[in-house]
Amino acid sequence: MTETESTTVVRGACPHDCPDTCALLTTVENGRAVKVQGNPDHPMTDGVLCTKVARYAERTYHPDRIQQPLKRVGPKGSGQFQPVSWDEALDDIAMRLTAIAQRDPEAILPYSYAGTMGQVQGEGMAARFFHKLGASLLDRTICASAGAEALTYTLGNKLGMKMEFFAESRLIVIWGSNSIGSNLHFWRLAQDAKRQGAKLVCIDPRRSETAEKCHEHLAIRPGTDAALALALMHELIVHNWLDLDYIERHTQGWDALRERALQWPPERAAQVCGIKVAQIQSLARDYGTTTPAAIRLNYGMQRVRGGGNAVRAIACLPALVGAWRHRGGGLLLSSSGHFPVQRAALQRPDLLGERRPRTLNMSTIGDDLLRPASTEFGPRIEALVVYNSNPVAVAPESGKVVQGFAREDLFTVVLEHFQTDTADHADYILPATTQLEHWDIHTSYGHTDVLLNQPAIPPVGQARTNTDIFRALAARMGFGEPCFADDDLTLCRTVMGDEALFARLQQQGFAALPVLDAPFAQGGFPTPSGKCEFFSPRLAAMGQDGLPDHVPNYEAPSEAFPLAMISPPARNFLNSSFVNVTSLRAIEVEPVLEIHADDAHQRGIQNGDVVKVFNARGEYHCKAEVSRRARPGVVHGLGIWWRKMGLNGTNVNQLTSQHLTDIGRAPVFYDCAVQVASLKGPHG
Ligand SMILES: Nc1nc2c(c(=O)[nH]1)N[C@H]1C(S)=C(S)[C@@H](COP(=O)(O)OP(=O)(O)OC[C@H]3O[C@@H](n4cnc5c(=O)[nH]c(N)nc54)[C@H](O)[C@@H]3O)O[C@H]1N2
Ligand SMILES: Nc1nc2c(c(=O)[nH]1)N[C@H]1C(S)=C(S)[C@@H](COP(=O)(O)OP(=O)(O)OC[C@H]3O[C@@H](n4cnc5c(=O)[nH]c(N)nc54)[C@H](O)[C@@H]3O)O[C@H]1N2
Ligand code: SF4
Ligand SMILES: [Mo]
Repeated sequence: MTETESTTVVRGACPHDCPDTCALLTTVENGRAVKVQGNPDHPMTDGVLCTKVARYAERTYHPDRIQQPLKRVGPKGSGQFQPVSWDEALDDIAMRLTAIAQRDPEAILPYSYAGTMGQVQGEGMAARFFHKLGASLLDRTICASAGAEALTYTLGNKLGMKMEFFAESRLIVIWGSNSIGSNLHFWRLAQDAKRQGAKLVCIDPRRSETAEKCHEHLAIRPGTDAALALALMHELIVHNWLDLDYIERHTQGWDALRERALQWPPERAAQVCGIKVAQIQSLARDYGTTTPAAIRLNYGMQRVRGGGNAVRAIACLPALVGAWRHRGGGLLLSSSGHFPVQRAALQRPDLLGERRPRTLNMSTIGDDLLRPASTEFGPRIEALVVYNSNPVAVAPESGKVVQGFAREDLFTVVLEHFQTDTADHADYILPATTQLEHWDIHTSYGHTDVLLNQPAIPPVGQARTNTDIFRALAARMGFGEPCFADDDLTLCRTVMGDEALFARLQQQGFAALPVLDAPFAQGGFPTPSGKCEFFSPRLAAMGQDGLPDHVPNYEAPSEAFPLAMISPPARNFLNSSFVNVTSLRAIEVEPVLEIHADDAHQRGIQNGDVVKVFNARGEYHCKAEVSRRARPGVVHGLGIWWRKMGLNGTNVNQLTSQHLTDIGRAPVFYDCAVQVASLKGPHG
């Protein structure tokens, strides 16, 4: 070791959109991050990271990392850029945004999601900037709003079981989640429970890595979860496997729900779901007679038209059997409602003053970019500022999204690590820091710990933090409020508004929130009635069904498009992130469509054939994998590849629609009918 050599270990948090929110330890040698590992002191992380984030250093120092501001030189979407200085880029962007804002600030739209889940590099300074500007507001629906709103109508907030207590459950129903791929640390707890004798049941159209390791797998048709839940209720009722005391004290709308459920004998649901009557009966018996019984619900099952109703139906189940009485019983969809985030102090909606800009739904960005000005819509979108998201790859109906982003009269700024499909369409690409290079505070939607992320290395190249970029733009646009001078540490302190907690975070890197072990053991649901609302007066007042029901998919299989396509994540990517990381792409190899042998045979498709997957919205080419993971009638287009890395320059979202869910205005990625043809075969 020379005198200048040094090794430090820096505590951080995984920034990704994943319920596990792991605590990281980054080893830094001579100013360079050499290793990213899980923090063994953090109970939920337990020293283990997923394959993706174990490669975070590879991603950070990737040769394709954008290291300086880039300005477009070719036509929109051609991906041709030249380097410019920060001053030149920021001056020009500030000037262009100011000119548009002088006509109408609502013609400017921020577009962001969960590239980082950090409170500070997420909507910290960005929200302040867009509020002050008076830009259109963005309805961030692309992932979870159907389930989150449905859960809130039913339980009162995004609350549920503590993840650690799944280890004590005797029955775990993993519902619409491939936990091994997307909730690894929960799976570890489920394994603990299994070793103690718990039964694991998976409900998923796909025989996922998780489904094949459970005791039972109910491979239902996509979008039929509410029918299954109602049939389970039917069985609980007719066999009297109910906790009538809990129902009496802590629920609202039981008589009406009972009547609804009695219309769903298992025979009816079995038809709808495409499974055996006995499978429903057996799950109902297990659920009605095992204590404690737990449901790990996840967002995979709410990406269909009836996603909100399905979450409501499932969220009623624990109250019916009194599962909430035990800390190892109940349900977990999201824990994010436990965190007392000081959103107003952080994001400063007061900077809007009297203005009430329109709200645009991120899930219909395709249509909205192509809409002319009108009285209902307001001004045409003239400028987009994209950060923490890759909409050209991840938003539905990408044919339209691409057409919108390709508008020559649209001014687009993209803050990014890499030249994604979206960045290809930018006027300016601004190099952003990664999690190893900035401060942040992380809450979680899986567990109930807060984490602090400390920067481990200086910014790579000329990268700047999202916050710093918005601060610099604010200064150039003359935003004089002192809040635009807040540094990132100040923003971190603002998030929880609790100095004692922050001191603990600085010491330890994480801190557990004081959360009840069994949050609804004594009822106390944070709904208006204080009960678990089987019947929701709020939904009824909006003209919706106040009771949960089965709402069929928009796209029933038809003669032209007879197959239901779902597009769940590929295990080694995170949405469209990591697709460009060579070692991870090497595991996924190429875009794949899983298809059942019968469906393949009917179409003359052999394993490994290049196939065309298509519907009225477009076509997508990929490799067919004739697979036991697929049930007949359902195909799986594993996501989410970068379009430019696909076989014909598209990805699976070329086929998905811009329809929205029943509750929560969310996209219906898994409600999508398609046809498949071999490109070698007669249809090619
Ligand atoms: N490795 C990896 N991890 C991830 C992600 C990733 O891309 N890769 N994405 C992250 C993000 S953004 C999120 S939101 C979470 C998502 O987390 P989850 O919602 O748990 O998503 P998945 O694990 O994909 O599980 C979805 C499962 O739902 C199944 N499914 C599809 N349609 C239906 C249906 O109609 N009913 C039922 N019962 N099941 C259905 C799919 O086949 C899939 O196996 O995961 C996060 N974690
Ligand atoms: N067909 C289909 N489509 C889907 C889904 C599906 O299951 N099927 N899943 C949907 C879901 S659940 C989600 S959540 C969305 C996800 O959609 P997005 O939130 O857009 O997620 P990513 O594709 O991971 O893109 C995030 C981008 O943010 C960038 N980024 C990360 N950190 C930072 C940072 O600190 N600063 C800046 N400036 N940039 C950063 C990354 O480089 C990456 O390109 O996709 C949705 N789309
Ligand atoms: S993506 Fe999830 S499992 Fe992987 S390190 Fe991040 S939080 Fe942990
Ligand atoms: Mo998501």
